[in-house]
Amino acid sequence: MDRNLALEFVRVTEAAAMAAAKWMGRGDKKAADQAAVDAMRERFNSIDFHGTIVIGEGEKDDAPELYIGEELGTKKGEKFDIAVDPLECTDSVANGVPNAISVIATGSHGSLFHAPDMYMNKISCGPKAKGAIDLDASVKTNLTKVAKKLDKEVSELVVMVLDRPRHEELIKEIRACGARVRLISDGDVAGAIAPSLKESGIDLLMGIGASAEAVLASTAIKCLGGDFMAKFWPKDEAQQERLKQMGFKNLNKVYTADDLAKGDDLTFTATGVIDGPLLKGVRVTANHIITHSVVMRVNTGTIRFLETHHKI
Ligand code: VTB
Repeated sequence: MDRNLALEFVRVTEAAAMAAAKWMGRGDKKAADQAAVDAMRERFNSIDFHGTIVIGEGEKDDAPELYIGEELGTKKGEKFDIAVDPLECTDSVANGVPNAISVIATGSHGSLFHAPDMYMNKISCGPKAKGAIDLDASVKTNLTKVAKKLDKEVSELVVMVLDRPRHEELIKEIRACGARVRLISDGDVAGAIAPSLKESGIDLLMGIGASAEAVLASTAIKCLGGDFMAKFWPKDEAQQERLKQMGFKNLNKVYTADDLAKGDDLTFTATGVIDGPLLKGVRVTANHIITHSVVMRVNTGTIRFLETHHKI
């Protein structure tokens, strides 16, 4: 992909983040999401490229904008696939709690996994612990192996987990091993990336979250050199059946970051809406709106953190 395009995309996530931030703490998640979607779409369509959404707001019938299959850009330039989450953590924005970002991943045609909208069980760790995680192994084995690679005691590990009733057992198990748990209300894109960031204070992410978030996180984790695995977690028989009908024969298959985001021609762009482990949120001063973003390109391994002051 043209290297300048990656920087064009930061304008897209910045616009979506600023639009969503206006709804921070107002208790209206729909309005926050709509504001992000509108801003993202408008910006996208001013860029000379030809993108097709493979992960978006949903299917055409239930999502009027940024739906799967929607084509974006002026359609003049290069063609590639896009995964978007205009506002990851709509509830968090409505409630004013941490972790919301606006995020885009891109890849050459066919490189991003067309994930059906379903839960996946996930595990991730940073570069130093790469090779130590295994989604099919027990919590204890994972924690012991990661601790060893990180030269830490298991009791020093911090595991990020989405705060959901479905994780009651997992949380108990992590604590029984002696490790510590950091619960998040939403946002397992930033959560899965966090162990790959030196200063995050997070050693692992574990637990069940959405499939789209798994693909988005995979592009960034590949760039940062971390490790990530995910496996479908259908919540009932109907979902199992749906997966089978879609051609997923082996429901126990473990997908790695390389399976979910293939090759090297990948980018990851995100702007913070509310402070989280990856990015600071939107700030407003008398004359400026300040945004914090990250732009990553997998083929060069470049990671750019940008603080942008937008004149009001
Ligand atoms: C997570 C989280 C998202 O969905 O993937 C989660 O990262 C999983 O779904 O921010 P549930 O909320 O049903 O548990 C979000 O919370 C929203 O997309």
